[in-house]
Amino acid sequence: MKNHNLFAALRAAFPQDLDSVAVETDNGLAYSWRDLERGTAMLANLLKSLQLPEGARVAVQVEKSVEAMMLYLATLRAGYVFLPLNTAYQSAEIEYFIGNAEPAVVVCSGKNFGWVSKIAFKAGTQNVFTLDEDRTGSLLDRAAHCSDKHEVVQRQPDDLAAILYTSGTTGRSKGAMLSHGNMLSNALVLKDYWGWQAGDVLIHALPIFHVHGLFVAIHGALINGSKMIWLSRFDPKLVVRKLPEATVFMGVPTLYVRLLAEPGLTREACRNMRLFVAGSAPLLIETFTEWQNRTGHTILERYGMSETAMLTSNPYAGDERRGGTVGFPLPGVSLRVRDEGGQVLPAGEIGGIEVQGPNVFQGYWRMPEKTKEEFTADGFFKTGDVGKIDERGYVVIVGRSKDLIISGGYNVYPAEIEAYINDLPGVAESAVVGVPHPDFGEVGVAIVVARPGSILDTEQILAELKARLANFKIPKRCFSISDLPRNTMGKVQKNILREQHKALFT
Ligand code: MLC
Ligand code: AMP
Repeated sequence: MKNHNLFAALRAAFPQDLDSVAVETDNGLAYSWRDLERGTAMLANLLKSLQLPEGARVAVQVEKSVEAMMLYLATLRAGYVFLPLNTAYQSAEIEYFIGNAEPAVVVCSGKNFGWVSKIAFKAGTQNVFTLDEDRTGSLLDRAAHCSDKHEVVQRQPDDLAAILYTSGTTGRSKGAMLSHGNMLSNALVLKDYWGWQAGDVLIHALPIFHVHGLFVAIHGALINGSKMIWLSRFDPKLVVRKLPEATVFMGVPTLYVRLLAEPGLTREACRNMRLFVAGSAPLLIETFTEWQNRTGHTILERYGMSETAMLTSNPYAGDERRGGTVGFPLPGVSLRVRDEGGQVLPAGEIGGIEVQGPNVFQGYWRMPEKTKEEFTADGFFKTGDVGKIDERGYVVIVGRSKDLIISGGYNVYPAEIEAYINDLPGVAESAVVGVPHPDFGEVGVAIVVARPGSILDTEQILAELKARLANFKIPKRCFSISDLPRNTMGKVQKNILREQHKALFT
């Protein structure tokens, strides 16, 4: 019987010479393909020894490291479900994710063990391990006693491989369930579409708790047997220094903006580069053009989501890569634009983007109703993005119907922040809107209204939020006003607030 485990496909692509370098880190370590094979086997055997139930979730909130990547691969290998968590999440956020996903295993950094384990044990998790950037912690201590031989567990294409939490426009976060088949189909399509080839070297500079860094980048390199230059965090100077040793780079637009600020970013530095990929947030045409002028390379912009992995891409070869567009639907992906009445729109007309394909997720974890709402009767997923297909077939994203701010490639849901603000003493109501920002593309700004008789300290409001929420979610500014603008239906007119504050950072 064919094994559809994603790890089996990645493993099959390892080069013959298992002693060649697979990953080189910014602190001078080199991991061979054999190290990846053995390390993931030991971790998979550790998971196996825990006798976890079928479909058990392994929730992980740790700093970026090669061992953290191996833990992801080991979870696939052992047939369990990986649940990555942004390191910026604080206790209330983690409490929700762990409570909702009920993981059998939680792995956190040593410094957070106290509070994370308390939350995990309360939620019924039996196994809490630690893993730190410097390769210490109980996870590796325990794995060191496990065999480095492990047979990849059999999985079917629809079996779950990962759950990625995406915040909701209303209510709490939803866990997008991705299967082995979802991710493998996407990885294979991208390998072909982006012309991955022998000798490619990827600079991996993104965090590994979201689709871009965890799936697109890691799967891309592994399924091509390509070496990765592994940066524990994005450092533009270091990336520029490493460019001559690399052929592929992937980043959110903020990374490109910051790289352009480096005088060392020249054609010469990029002489061996083959491909620069951007996505997760809109790439400004100014960045696209400036990059072309400075490096001689045209950034390839693509579009995706946690629920679907990659959906569209500008072409690698043949057609032109068009700035301001996200390219064509990938092979196997059907993409259409519909109006509110459900009419499919012709080229050039703007509406809601809907998609179907082998990469589209299995639904939201334990939210069948929500899942049903997000799919059309004929099985298309409603992305919540608004766009059009231009006359040449390129998809253009013009906005979002979901109330979402994308800041430096991270999603921030105004509804979540507003709920926290509204709970603070003296606050009657609030609105959080996204405004343009030169570095992060877009950032949140909070507008608050005091209860009668109260006076609000806006700095104090931001400080209160900072104590509770992931740092990237904190609005960059807060203003107090007497009333929020509303339309005749009583709905807050966020467009007016956005307009009023649009020049704050530009
Ligand atoms: C950091 N800060 C941010 C921020 N990142 N503020 C707004 N938006 C962000 N994205 C703030 C912190 O709160 C902090 O503020 C200050 O900046 C410095 O924090 P830092 O952690 O030192 O920041 P830095 O390392 O410079 O991080 C910036 C960044 C990072 C751009 C490198 O945000 C990043 O890695 N973004 C990539 C996100 C990503 O991978 N997205 C893919 C999603 S997948 P203070 O006030 O506390 O000092 C997806 C699907 C798809 O969307 O299609 O790919
Ligand atoms: P996430 O839920 O973090 O996976 O974010 C997915 C969202 O990011 C999409 O629904 C889009 O709104 C946005 N996105 C991803 N890639 C692009 C892109 N190239 N241009 C514009 N928006 C993008």
